[in-house]
Amino acid sequence: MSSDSKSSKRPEWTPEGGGAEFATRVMDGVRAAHDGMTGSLITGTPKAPKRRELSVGDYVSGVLSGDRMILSRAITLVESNSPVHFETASRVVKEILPHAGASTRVGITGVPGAGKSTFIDSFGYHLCELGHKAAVLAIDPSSSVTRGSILGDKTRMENLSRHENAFIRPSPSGGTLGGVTRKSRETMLLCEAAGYDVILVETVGVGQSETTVRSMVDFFMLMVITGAGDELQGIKKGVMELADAIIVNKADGANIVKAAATRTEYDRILHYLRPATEGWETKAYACSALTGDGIDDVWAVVKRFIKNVKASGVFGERRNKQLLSWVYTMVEDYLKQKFYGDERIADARPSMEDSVISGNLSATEAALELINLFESRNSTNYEPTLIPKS
Ligand SMILES: Nc1nc2c(ncn2[C@@H]2O[C@H](COP(=O)(O)OP(=O)(O)OP(=O)(O)O)[C@@H](O)[C@H]2O)c(=O)[nH]1
Ligand SMILES: [Mg+2]
Repeated sequence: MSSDSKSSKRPEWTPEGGGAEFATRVMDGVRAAHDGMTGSLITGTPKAPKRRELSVGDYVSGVLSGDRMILSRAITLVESNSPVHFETASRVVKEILPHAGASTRVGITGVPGAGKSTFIDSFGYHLCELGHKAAVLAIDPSSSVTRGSILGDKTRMENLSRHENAFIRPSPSGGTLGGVTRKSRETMLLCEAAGYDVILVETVGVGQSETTVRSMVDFFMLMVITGAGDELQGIKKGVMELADAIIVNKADGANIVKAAATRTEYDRILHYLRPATEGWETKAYACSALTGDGIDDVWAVVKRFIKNVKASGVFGERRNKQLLSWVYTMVEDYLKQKFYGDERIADARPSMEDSVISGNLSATEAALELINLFESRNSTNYEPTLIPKS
């Protein structure tokens, strides 16, 4: 046993393969002594009793009764990369499925430092005070690199994490974005089955993760801040077209006036863009996650949106589309893994790429050759799985 594992404890949500960054230091204690009296030194921490294995039924009844510990363990199960867990996890998810879905799913994206986590802290707290149960998830395809910030997020959501109606789950680690998506979607279903009626998903990272989160949520907001006149730079039109609201955060103190101007500017631009949701006009709003000003207005917008899309049928249509796209995303992931994981394909690629670059082979020819090679293989030398390889 390494001295590190002796002197450290891990939170129950530590992902498999998580390193020392998930450890909480535990100091050596002193037995039978207090107030500076001497005693014998305890070396190492006492062994925690081995956790009882839970059956599928235990998981299901625990989650449905809202038992947070079992919910945490069910999420860990779903996030596991082990084939043994995959089987149990699938059965658990299948059983809780009829009890999931009855929540408002809200996604939040924005540039680093816009205040997403701070906003979720105060927005989530506001909802919990109103009697809602809020679950917070994060999608971070790059989490294997930035694991440190996950812990940071938990501490940034200090108020919310102490609220009895809140459940905060850091992002799953490991694997492709596809793998992270599967884990996050199933985590969302588990939270819903456990009675959480608002799910807040923060995207960390850039590019593809925004589309991924949009494909998981009912309402998607883009968080922005004021800048030095060029605040609209760096925000791609594409991301604005995914959003159901643009929230100008940090509208407090000396920044209030500037934030109002930024909001007007976004409203002006939004006017020319295609709205993300049929029948809904995407607009900009200002708030301060720090002071809480405007936070209740944002919730009013979300409520109005949900009422509107439920009445028009767009809500159900979107959920159905999302469900089907989830199916095909998993199929595509599987096929990609199967193709790129094939040894013969892997062996053939370097010379094929050289030929294409040197002009000896057209792109179409190269693609066909690779596909023929793949289709002609006698036996599969690689077993793909829906559990992504980390
Ligand atoms: N003045 C002011 N500061 C804020 C507000 N919201 C967040 N901040 C500050 O902005 C900084 C970044 O906030 P975070 O909530 O960590 O931002 P984030 O968007 O989650 O950042 P990443 O997760 O790193 O992408 C922190 O120092 C916050 O205290 C606000 O409404 N007003
Ligand atoms: Mg954050």
